[in-house]
Amino acid sequence: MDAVIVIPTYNEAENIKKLLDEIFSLGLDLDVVVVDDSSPDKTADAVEQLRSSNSRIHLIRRDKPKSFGESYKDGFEYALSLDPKYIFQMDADLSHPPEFIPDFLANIPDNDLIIGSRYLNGIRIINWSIRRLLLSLFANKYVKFVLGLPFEDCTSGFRCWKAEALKGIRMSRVSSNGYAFLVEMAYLAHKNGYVVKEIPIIFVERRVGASKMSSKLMFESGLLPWRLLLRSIFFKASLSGENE
Ligand SMILES: Nc1nc2c(ncn2[C@@H]2O[C@H](COP(=O)(O)OP(=O)(O)OP(=O)(O)O)[C@@H](O)[C@H]2O)c(=O)[nH]1
Ligand SMILES: [Mg+2]
Repeated sequence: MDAVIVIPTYNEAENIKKLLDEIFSLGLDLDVVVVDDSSPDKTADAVEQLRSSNSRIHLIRRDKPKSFGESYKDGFEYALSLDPKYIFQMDADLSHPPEFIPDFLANIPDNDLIIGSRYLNGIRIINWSIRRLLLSLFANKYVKFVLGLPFEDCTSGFRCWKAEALKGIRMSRVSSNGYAFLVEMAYLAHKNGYVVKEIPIIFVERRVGASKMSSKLMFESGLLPWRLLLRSIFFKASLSGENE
């Protein structure tokens, strides 16, 4: 199998069917793992129903405390057990258009990680307020500056990993959630010396359902660069490419 797409969901019942339809209509050799955090809107039941006619859809029903980061960890572990060449990360709310998946697949063989960037050679975001855009731009400049990351979009959740590269990241040491989880993973890829490439994507703000990224998660992202820096000072191993 070429690829597995891991999609975390919380209250995405109204989006997940359309997204899965769009993904599978590409006709690619890939499976999808949906990781649902016991969504009250019964997203998992909607996925279960789709699964009955498509064995390439997998479902993890989490009943542990709700967590974006922990959902990804569980999803990655499951995805790796399917032994694909590549593993994608993608949001369920149709913000990440599946039409870009072939671009990731064309680029990943020569790289360890592809980041779908909203900010490469311009800004490609549909339907964001100026406030939200400025916040995201600031967050990206901030983590880029503090951590010395050479990426234009450190908080993008549309990514594709070479499975071998993802295996090289010690997930048990990744402790952050929300946007901070995405930044921490990009930081570890960079520290591991991975070859990372950004490709342009168009990000479309969700039309249906509510955002789950709270101000608490944004605050966590603000502190994360300093936590990572302190960790790399106290645990030299992270600087020697062993990712602690
Ligand atoms: N399993 C799980 N999924 C989550 C959690 N929080 C968010 N998600 C999913 O992660 C993806 C990104 O979350 P969003 O709420 O869309 O975050 P965002 O894109 O920054 O916010 P919006 O632009 O307002 O949509 C979506 O597929 C969510 O359903 C969580 O705690 N657990
Ligand atoms: Mg979203």
